[in-house]
Amino acid sequence: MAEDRWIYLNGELVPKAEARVSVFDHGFLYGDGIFEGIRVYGGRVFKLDEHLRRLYESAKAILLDIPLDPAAMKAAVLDTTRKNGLADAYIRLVVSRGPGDLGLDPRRCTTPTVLIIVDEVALYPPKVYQEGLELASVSIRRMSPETINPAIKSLNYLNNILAKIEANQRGLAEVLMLNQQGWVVEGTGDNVFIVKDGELITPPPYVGILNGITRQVVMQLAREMGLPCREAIFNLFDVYNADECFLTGTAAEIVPAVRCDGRQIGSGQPGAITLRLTEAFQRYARSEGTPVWGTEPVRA
Ligand code: PXG
Repeated sequence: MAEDRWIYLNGELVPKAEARVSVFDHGFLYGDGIFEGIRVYGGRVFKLDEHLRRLYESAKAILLDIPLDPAAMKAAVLDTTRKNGLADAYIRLVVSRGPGDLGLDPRRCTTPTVLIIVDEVALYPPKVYQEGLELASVSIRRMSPETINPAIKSLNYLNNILAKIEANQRGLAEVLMLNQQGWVVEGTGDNVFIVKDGELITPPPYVGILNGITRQVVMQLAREMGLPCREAIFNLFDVYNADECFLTGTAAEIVPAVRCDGRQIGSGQPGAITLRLTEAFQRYARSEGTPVWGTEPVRA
């Protein structure tokens, strides 16, 4: 991480070394807050409005009043990206409940903390895209929507981190999480698709997933390419016996998966449909987005 980064913190752009939040911030004490991870491709912020929409929906679900309206937040994101001078970047937007006391009660937190970090993107090594990932299913189950709805991109990621630890213990980069009923839901930080008989299938939001922006883009591109695509529940049997499998996420984009729990998926190589979608996604990501430059900085 470069030392000369500028961080947006509560309405100001401050040098990274001076960007500090309180130890009483409930984002830190309780994971009480929400976030977004957004990509910048060639000086354009990819699907910024969609990410902002999801941020405000997450905020609404946890009764968190973001002190900026979406237009001001959009300006803050663009301004921070511009200030950091990165044409290709990863943006982390965080809104926490803010500083309070040692009790849980969010009413003690009067001012939410808003911060925006713009940094280089951490990508999977190229080998992963060429050869495909090995996956495993993990023992920890994804939280059901009746607990903390996975649709909320909350700062409380312990559920996913416990799955990530299982991945680490097995030497795997990503794993599949199941819900309480045993349906496949998603990875620790990616959505999942399978391809069977030319048709794309991805779990519907109600099984308990983050409704990924990349997931939505892939479904749209598939339909434009004339590939049938539907949301349906499936289990590990369906993953093992799929023709192709891939994961989608902001950082990862589209990653082929070629093994799961010791079973080879399809040919054991990244599939033809996965590769076609990857190509279409690459083209689309570089042709769409909100320009970072060529707009005047809007600052409070
Ligand atoms: N599911 C979960 C649980 C996620 O956290 C996705 C799916 C994919 O969503 P998008 O909108 O990115 O297509 C995510 C992505 C990172 C990182 O640095 C990404 C996520 C969370 C934490 C870190 O890549 N979210």
